[in-house]
Amino acid sequence: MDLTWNYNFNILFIGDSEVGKTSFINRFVDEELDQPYPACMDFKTSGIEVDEKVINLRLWDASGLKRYRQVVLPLYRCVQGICFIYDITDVDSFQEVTRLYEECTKRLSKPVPKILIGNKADLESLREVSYSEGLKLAGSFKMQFIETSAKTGAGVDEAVEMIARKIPPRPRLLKSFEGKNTKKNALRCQLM
Ligand SMILES: Nc1nc2c(ncn2[C@@H]2O[C@H](COP(=O)(O)OP(=O)(O)OP(=O)(O)O)[C@@H](O)[C@H]2O)c(=O)[nH]1
Ligand SMILES: [Mg+2]
Repeated sequence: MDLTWNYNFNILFIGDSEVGKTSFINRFVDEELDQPYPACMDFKTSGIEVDEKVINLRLWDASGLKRYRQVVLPLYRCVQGICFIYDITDVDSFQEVTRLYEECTKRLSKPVPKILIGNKADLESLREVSYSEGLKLAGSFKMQFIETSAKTGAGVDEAVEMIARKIPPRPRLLKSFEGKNTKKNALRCQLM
């Protein structure tokens, strides 16, 4: 691996409450569907190999509960990729994607790669949002789209690889922070 490039990516998962963000991350990192517990913000780390490069991922899990909406706002400035998630059996969660997209567009200091994930694809008989509606919304925001099931694991690895592939590696910055022990630099180093 070329050590002049930084392959540590922070990826934020946002979406309405109960769409399966925590379950999705648990499935990807631990390969199981632990019963999720409520937390306003959490992350898990994992590595994947893409095109012979090992990419270290920090997967940020933001609660979709309205009372925690403010907690995620500072993260918009620090992440390299965003996954918007909705539940294919819940049309309200699909509509929430547009609100979150607009909020995040206002807050981002620069554009970052984003994808749209329709989760709970195993619950076909309860489907309220068609595949083509998901695809159309993603297209209108110029994002890639995938349906997944955190329950069965279908599409989960593919979704993470999809977003990881879209994030360009950054030049390593740690050297330039040496000797500059400011609060701002400490935060930036933590998120690298
Ligand atoms: N059938 C099915 N159930 C799922 C799937 N993903 C999550 N669930 C279930 O949906 C419920 C909510 O999942 P969570 O992972 O807690 O959802 P969340 O988006 O993290 O919710 P908040 O933390 O409140 O924002 C749990 O009971 C999960 O077991 C899935 O793909 N299929
Ligand atoms: Mg959760």
